[in-house]
Amino acid sequence: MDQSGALDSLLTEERVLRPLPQLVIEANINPQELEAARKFAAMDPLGYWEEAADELDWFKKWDQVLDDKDAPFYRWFAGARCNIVYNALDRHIETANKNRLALIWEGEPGDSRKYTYFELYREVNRFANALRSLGVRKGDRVVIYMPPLPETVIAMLATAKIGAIHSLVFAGFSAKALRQRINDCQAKLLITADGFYRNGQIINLKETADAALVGSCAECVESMVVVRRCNIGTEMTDGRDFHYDDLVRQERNEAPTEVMDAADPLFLLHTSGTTGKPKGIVHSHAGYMVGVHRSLTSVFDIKPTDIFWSTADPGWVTGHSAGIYGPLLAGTTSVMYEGHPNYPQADRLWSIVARYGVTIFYTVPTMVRMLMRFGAQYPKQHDLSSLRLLGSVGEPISPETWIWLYKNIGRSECPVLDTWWQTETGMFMIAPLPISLLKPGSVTKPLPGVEVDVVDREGNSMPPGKGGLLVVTKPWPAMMTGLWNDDDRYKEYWTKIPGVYYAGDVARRDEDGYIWMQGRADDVINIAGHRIGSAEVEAAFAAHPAVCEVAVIGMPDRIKGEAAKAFVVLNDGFEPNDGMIKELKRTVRNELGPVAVVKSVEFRSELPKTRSGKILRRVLKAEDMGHEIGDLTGVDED
Ligand code: 6R9
Repeated sequence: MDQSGALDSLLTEERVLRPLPQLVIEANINPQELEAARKFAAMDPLGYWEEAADELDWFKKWDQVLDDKDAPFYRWFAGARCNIVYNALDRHIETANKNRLALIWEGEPGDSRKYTYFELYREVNRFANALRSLGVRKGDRVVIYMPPLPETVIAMLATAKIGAIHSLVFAGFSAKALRQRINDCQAKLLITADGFYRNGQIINLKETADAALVGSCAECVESMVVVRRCNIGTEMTDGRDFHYDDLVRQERNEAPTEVMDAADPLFLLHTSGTTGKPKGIVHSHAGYMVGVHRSLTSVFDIKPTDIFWSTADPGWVTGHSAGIYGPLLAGTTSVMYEGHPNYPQADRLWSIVARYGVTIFYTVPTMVRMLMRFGAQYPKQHDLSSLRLLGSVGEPISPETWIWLYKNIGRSECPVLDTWWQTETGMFMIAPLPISLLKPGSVTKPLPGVEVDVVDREGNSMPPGKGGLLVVTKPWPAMMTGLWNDDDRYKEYWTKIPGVYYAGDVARRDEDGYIWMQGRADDVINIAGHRIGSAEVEAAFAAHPAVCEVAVIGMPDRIKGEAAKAFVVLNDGFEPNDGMIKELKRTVRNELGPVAVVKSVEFRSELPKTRSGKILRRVLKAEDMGHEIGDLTGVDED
């Protein structure tokens, strides 16, 4: 990148960075081609996506690129037959990719495992056969409650291969959160591990999985598969629990790949909304596959020599699209790390980059802010010269954080590609390419084939410089196909502002058409890049008998982006003291798991409310920040 002038001046957010000539020369898509793709996609979006679909293999091609007669239940590639696993694995076995590395995994204690495409293919086949012998069939739901392990990838792919639907639950969630997700989708099978390593400790996961199924809590679950990771002797329930290695040992290396209809569900993934109940976002085989493949290969300019590392846990959508499906569809090598980024010290990530020669490093701003705190001496201890591109996702990245990453990790040569997308969108939506002109802190422009706008509550476009609501104005292939068993709630995405997809984010567009994300518009808190609904945290507080009323808001946090702050009205007879604060925090942790960190609790005698009795979180937030926060944050208020 050309960086004449002091980098500090970039903090004014007005600088434009040009890509280094070498990057442009070597790019798969050059600036003229990008312009041409934008023009083509604007004129003929379906033609553009049809061309993207043609890059993949199909058992039967579509009758129609987009069937919109039942909008907003859009059906992409209607009539087609395919299986994403055929494209992510099976087809590579016939090509030079066969003996390329598909996965490099490193455990926290330092052990590592590598799988070529051929090896991964065989492992997946063996486990697919095991799943079939456990009675799992096309359309059944399989909940995967796992840390980042190779078996997590294998379990996902094996489930999809036999046409069942996977639902990942992040290993940091509590038994209650796991149970809620199992019951929501009526899972037949639960896959977990005995434990995993995190920050030098063994976390016993099987115990939590057992607690989720205790008594008649989740009777839908017929069996549990347990991966031996830490070899801690866990209790196994006879007839229900099976060890992974015992199951796959006798299975064959080949397994048929189920032929799926384009719209058949591939996975569901729960994400937080504005009510207490998480939404089960559903993605299908065809549309998701096409959107993820096209967006990942173009944004990250994937080449046969790349080693791609997305640090996201497989339990989040980034882990699905950028950690597993995207890289495998592209035939590249994906890196996965089990443990804590600071274990045994703050250079662990850089040591992994250096040892495996990572070329593309994709992470979240929270991680960067945390590592920034430890200083540049940690990355300096390692040879990071293999890096070519950097990426960011999950929350707005401030220019300061952007520049730190660019300078200290990217040698002021690797562009930071900030990608805006969501669990619901499945694929990257707004993002630069390596050849784009970058403005630190901006997600730049929508990808070809994606159309967005920044609008007011009535849907009128906002002029440049003015903040508004981000909407997507045309359907895109990797869009969710619905919410699990909740059509009405799905429709809300399209009715809040009629005819367009409401993302729930506030953004601003500048004079050059560059988009700057400014955070959530609704009552969703973004803690370290993870979405959690105010209502979910409030429901967890309400589980404590002392709590009469509670409101939870997000407040700025230097490291995690946002942190949860609670305003609590206690029932008579309970004392508002430090002991109570500790107890309440513990309750929330037990209810939701360690993801939902409550930073502070403030006791109040009453909470501000609307006339209809709805708690005005917006007012609490404004008070807390000591200023008015403007109109747009009130979109969900009556
Ligand atoms: C992929 C993912 C989605 C929400 C989204 C927005 C925030 C994601 C962002 C970003 C600013 C970016 N978000 N990427 N905000 N800049 N590059 O994160 O999915 O967990 O569903 O969260 O995250 O608020 O609406 P998900």
